[in-house]
Amino acid sequence: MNPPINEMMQSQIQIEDDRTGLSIETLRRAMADNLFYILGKYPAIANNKDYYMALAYTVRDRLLHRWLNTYEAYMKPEVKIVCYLSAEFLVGPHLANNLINLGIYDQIRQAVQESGLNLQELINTEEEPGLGNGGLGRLAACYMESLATLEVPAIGYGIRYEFGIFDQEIREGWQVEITDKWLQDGNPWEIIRPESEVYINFGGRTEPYQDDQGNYRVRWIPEYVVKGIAYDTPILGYKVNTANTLRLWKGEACESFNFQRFNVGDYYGAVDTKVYSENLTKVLYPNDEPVQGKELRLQQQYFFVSCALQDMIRIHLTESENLDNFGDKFAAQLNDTHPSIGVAELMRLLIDVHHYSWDQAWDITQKTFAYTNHTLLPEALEKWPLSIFGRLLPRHLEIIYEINRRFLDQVRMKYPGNNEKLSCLSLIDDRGEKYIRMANLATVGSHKVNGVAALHSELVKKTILRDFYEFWPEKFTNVTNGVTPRRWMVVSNPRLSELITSRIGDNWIKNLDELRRLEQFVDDGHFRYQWREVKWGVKQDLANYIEDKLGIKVSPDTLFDVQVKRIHEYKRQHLNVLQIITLYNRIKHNPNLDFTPRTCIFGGKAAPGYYMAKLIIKLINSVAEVVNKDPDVRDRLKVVFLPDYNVTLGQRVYPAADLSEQISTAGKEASGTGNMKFSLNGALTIGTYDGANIEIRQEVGEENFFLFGLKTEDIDQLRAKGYNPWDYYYNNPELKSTLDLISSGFFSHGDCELFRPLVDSLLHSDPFFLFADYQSYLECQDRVSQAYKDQEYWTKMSILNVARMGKFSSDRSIKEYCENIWYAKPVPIEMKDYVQADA
Ligand code: CRA
Repeated sequence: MNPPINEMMQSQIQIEDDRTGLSIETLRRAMADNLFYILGKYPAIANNKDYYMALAYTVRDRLLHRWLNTYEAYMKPEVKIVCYLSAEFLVGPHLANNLINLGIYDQIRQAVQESGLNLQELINTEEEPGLGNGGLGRLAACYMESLATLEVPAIGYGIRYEFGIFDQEIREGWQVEITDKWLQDGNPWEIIRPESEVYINFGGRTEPYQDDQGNYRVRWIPEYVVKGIAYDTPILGYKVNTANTLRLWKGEACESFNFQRFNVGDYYGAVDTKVYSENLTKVLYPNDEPVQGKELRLQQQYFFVSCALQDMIRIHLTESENLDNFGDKFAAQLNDTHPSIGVAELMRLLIDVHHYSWDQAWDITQKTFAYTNHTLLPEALEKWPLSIFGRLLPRHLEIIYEINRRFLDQVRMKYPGNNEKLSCLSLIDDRGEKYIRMANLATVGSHKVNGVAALHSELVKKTILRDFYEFWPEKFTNVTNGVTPRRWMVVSNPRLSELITSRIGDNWIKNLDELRRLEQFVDDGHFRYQWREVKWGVKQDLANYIEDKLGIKVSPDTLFDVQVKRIHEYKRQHLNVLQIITLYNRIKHNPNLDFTPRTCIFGGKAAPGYYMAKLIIKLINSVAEVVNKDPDVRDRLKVVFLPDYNVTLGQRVYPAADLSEQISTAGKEASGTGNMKFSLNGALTIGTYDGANIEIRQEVGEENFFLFGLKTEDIDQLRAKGYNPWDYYYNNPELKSTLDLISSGFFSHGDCELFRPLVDSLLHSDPFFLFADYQSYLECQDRVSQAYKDQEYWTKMSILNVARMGKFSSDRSIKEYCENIWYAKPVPIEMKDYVQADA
């Protein structure tokens, strides 16, 4: 008789060395194998994309043991898992990062080379998953990496957008948006988990009923149901066994083909619901801060949050009998208000589905959630019209009313007769059209609320959540953002990383405070020389890229002055442009001016519907066109707009910068994280007293930071006493001639109308106080130019910047979250062999 099939299979399964082995020979063979068996190609017909895929599968094989061991360890009931709920995860390309974190970069490079290929070229063919807009999404990615590196159990929950943030092209100076088809060639890093499917209800109505025991309950009879399918991507820690999971959800129809309709001849109707359901996760909303109240956006939010919470409940119930300890098993972080519907959804699941009482459910909910606020901009504070909300989520509306009723009772108790307080704190805005205020819901439903930099967290308490702070002071805290040194130094700047390691060893990669030890080398002339050589080499690389892409020649001997980030009026790219035009004017008036040559580099996307931001892009390109070809300038001033700024491009740009532009209006930039990436790569900052700039300056030392401009309170005062931009225009001749030059059509082939909306906005209201900061900014830039002339002095400042930036590792941020908000601990992963072990 034959042995049972699984016994037979087990005895045949051997560890396949080709899937785990790390010798050069094995790696070479594994790549060739994957090329043949997975991609169906042989070398003569394979291109770099095929080889990239073959290599990616080779690397994926080598992380699967870690991933499965990690997953298994988290099932133990005593292990607490951090669930990072975020509508965006801007993870960037995986390959290089995974090679570094697995510690197999050198072996792979050699194996690829011996296969007659170039590793860097393969790395460059990777299409990055652009599943985020900017800082908030990238922060989520840095946090996932740090969680894994610190061996803290974590799952990132989000949306698998079929189209991420659009690709940007520049045509005649204008931004053009192109669909980001990132999945077109396949994604080797994700694994679909059909077994984790969940069902998500929308619309319909609710209905009270009595259960068999006579309890009063409510059921939700939805209008339609969408299926959520999980796609998992491993997130590796640096040189540890931990491989956490990023679990992204795709919307699908429950039944993808309607036979009834088909049979009556309605061929298109037969796939209607499929099309409708898949639209849910089609595309990322491309707005960085202001969010429009679009119904599909609310559907997306509810969809992924419900998928996540149902998944968490399923995980919990595999090892526990009930959900009593849900809040000990999971810490769920709300990345801004986008997932805040989770508060009502967890209440619904606990009460309607798992039959908890309101009070028990509320305790669990508050214990589980915490909320991070990322912006004070009024247009970015989410609120949903009650009409849309109630139609889509009728049961959640009832639950939110009940949360509000109970909460406002507490408020009444504390402030008897104070209607003003009630109306500020209420979850419902009922002055005019009614809205649900998502920040209020998130705050009430969480045990902790944090801002993302010291100043920002103070402003949260003083402004948008002032009354909540007064009511629950102990809820409020700060966690200053951080970035991962693995991607933002080791992967993106290998030359600098090697130089650092040559002096202080490589512990800094896991413990960024060790960078301090570089301070002892600032007076070492040879070290400074090497430091400059590294910077020069990286600048040369970027110069080659710029020439290649744009045909503009720039010299690495000039000061690389860089502003890359989303285009936004509050970030004031146009202030930078005013400065450039002023420099240009100075050269024109005095062609022999003693001038520190500069290359001004910009990059960033504008939200497609944000007219002013798009006009700023056009202005930058128009100024570039004139300045770059003016013979009087003699190459002393160049302006470059890099199209399609994304994580991949960021990895080229940060290492090459001498000067980092962080010039937002004080009080507007919650933290910034680009500012950290620049400084960690040896750029000096010219910046306002805003966001994390303040803390960076405090760390690196006032003398190593170029500060300018008004502080938050100065701006408040100026506004209060009446700000008049015309005064600055008439009293500052350089400012006036700069604006006049734009208005005259000088940068627009004589068209005086093109930039009028921009100029008029500045002259008539200047909501972001460019004119008020203009003089101070220019003077500060003059100091920068002076300082750059003394290269020894500049190098010292650069070294000290890097040496003192340890605080801004996302490892530090994550430790603070773990300690003060999540109460989560590291769980080191022991490796066991699945292939040989018992099934
Ligand atoms: N746009 C802030 O503006 C901050 C990041 C991450 C932002 C940045 O200053 O560094 O968040 N805010 O904390 C945001 O997205 C919804 O608000 C951002 O990326």
